[in-house]
Amino acid sequence: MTDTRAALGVGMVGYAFMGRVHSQAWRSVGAFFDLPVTPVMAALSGRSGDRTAAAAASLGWAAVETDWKDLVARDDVQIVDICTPGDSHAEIAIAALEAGKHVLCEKPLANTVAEAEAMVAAAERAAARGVRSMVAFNYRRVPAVALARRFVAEGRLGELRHVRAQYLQDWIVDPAFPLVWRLQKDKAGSGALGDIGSHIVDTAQFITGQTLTGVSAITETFVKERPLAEESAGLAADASGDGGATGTVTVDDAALFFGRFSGGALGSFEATRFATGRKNAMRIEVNGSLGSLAFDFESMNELWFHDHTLDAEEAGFRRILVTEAGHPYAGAWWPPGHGLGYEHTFTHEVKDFLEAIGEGTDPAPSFADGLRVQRVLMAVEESAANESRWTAIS
Ligand code: SOE
Repeated sequence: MTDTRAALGVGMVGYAFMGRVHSQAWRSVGAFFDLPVTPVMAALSGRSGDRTAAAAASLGWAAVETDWKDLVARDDVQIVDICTPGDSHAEIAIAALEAGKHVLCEKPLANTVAEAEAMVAAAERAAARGVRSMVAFNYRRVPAVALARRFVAEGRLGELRHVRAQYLQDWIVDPAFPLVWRLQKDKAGSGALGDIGSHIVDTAQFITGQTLTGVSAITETFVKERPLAEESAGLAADASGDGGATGTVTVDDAALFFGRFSGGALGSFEATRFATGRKNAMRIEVNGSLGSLAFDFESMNELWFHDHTLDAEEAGFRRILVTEAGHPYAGAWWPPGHGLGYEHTFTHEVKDFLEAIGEGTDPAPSFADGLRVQRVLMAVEESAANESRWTAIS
């Protein structure tokens, strides 16, 4: 049967950890979801010709560019997928939107609020021409997280009182781990705060439907000097062999902050890369007047729910295995109980993005949602820098 759906060429910039998992999403989405348009993996862009060609061959991209500007200009590219460090998000996204290309941009949206504001302006101009944009906060697309949002929206938690969010990793606990780009402010914008703190801010705002209105924060850089990186990709790296040259870490290793939500709930947040033994523990608990929810990405197919309206004798947190056909996204995959993984959240992300493009609607999270997160990150950094509302204990 001939596929009569419009084919949209995708051009991706970057092929490290995010590039690899986005490639898996573009490759698999059409096989598991009935889409209004068909994605074609047209071209991959990277600075090194040889390495980009090797990545394109292994990840399934048809052509190679060594300059993202050439990728954006290609006639066979209608979607630009940005999987680069944050210092290039604004330049690439604005150019692509102005060239009439739909844009999916990895998080955080940008390295500064000013950059994010320029991206939002470009996205709004482009949307008027039917050009769509989305920021890749993939944890919204975990079935259990989407179910949590559904429960809150249905009022099953009542009035929200507390949001307790953590994102715990430990990949740089070793001081000998080299100075990769995620540890350099000019490349990454911030450290744990922007890289993983942005996820828990967006996820908390997504589940509760409320936004943070103010924060008080502390940050810390535990290891201030590291060996220079020779090779790095994703979360792995090799130290340079030139006799111990080191560089200064210019970002936070950990950020802790608390704040108020627009609906009155209180929030506490912890983003750290020094939670020794925790690998990718993105956790959130929401407490309300009628019940509570708890989620831990390291058990991503489970949502814990406490219904406080039940008699005390039978109440308590119970585990929902979020793998039923009626659960968000789950029905497209395997029979109940067989579970999904990290990669599936990105497939759900491109599925929703392609559906919005095909239906002519604006996808979420929008660049404006990404700007809201960026404003929280800036407020955390300003609060931590001024140690505002910090009462020393003598
Ligand atoms: C590193 O902290 C990282 O790769 C983040 O950049 C991703 O956004 C997160 O999903 C996994 O960890």
